[in-house]
Amino acid sequence: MAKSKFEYVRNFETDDTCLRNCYIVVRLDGRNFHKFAEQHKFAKPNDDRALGLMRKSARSVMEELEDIVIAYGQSDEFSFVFKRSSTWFKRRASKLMTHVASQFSSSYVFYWKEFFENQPLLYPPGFDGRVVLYPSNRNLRDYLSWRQADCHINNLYNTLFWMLVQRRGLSTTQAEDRLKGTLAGDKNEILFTEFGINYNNESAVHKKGTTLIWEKRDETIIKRIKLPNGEEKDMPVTRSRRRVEAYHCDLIGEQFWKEHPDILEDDN
Ligand code: DGT
Ligand code: MG
Ligand code: MG
Ligand code: MG
Ligand code: MG
Repeated sequence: MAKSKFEYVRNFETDDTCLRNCYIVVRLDGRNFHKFAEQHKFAKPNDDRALGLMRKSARSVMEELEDIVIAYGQSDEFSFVFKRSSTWFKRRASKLMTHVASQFSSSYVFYWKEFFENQPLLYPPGFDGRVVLYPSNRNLRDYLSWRQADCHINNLYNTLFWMLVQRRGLSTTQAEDRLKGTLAGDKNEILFTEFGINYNNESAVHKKGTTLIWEKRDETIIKRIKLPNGEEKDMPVTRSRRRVEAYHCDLIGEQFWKEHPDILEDDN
């Protein structure tokens, strides 16, 4: 085919191929969700409808896109990890990131009503995306640990902050002042002595965030089978199906990774 004289503009496209052997992490974060949460009357500090919608949208990303082996989310963010040997879209960062961001955003709007029955969506929300490459299992696990530690620190702070505001009647400025300089142990102590709350007993979704992984499950269905003699018979048929399962568990220690040895590929 003859080339037009305009063809040369293709050469302005830059190469954004992700380095081989690295895990490709795409992290999305809600744009200005401070305001979005206020306007849509999210419960404080944690709105289970909002978290459910984030989880549903992330599940849709995993089911529609290829090669995502694990996803982790908390607050208004979700991280998606592509397997290190993925060749999806020739590992082009912009393709991977924009597919994740657009699939997630459209799902968030599409499924809104399932979670927010009585709260209309007032304007179209947006999510930013970034790509980070991790060359070793240790680096990837530390990345996920970092996000989960962030979840824990924020949730402990927010749980106590809103107790001081909602139960004690402090202003938000007074609550901030009260918490300034406190360590995790202090916050646990105040929650316990002043509000009778043992932080350990708070819900796992809020403390640990949400981890999505693929799991194989045997599924048995009853199938009507035609016998050679023309008769029909109901027979159980078992097949192995892959589905996305959600966990709200610790990712920092060894246990999760021992129980799910297929998520990570060997380092060598
Ligand atoms: P950004 O990401 O720079 O565009 O700005 P924001 O406002 O999204 O800031 P970010 O992502 O650091 O913080 C997330 C905000 O979303 C934070 O202000 C609290 C809000 N948010 C997230 N989940 C919930 C929730 O379950 N309940 C409430 N009330 N707020 C939430
Ligand atoms: Mg931010
Ligand atoms: Mg945000
Ligand atoms: Mg955020
Ligand atoms: Mg196209």
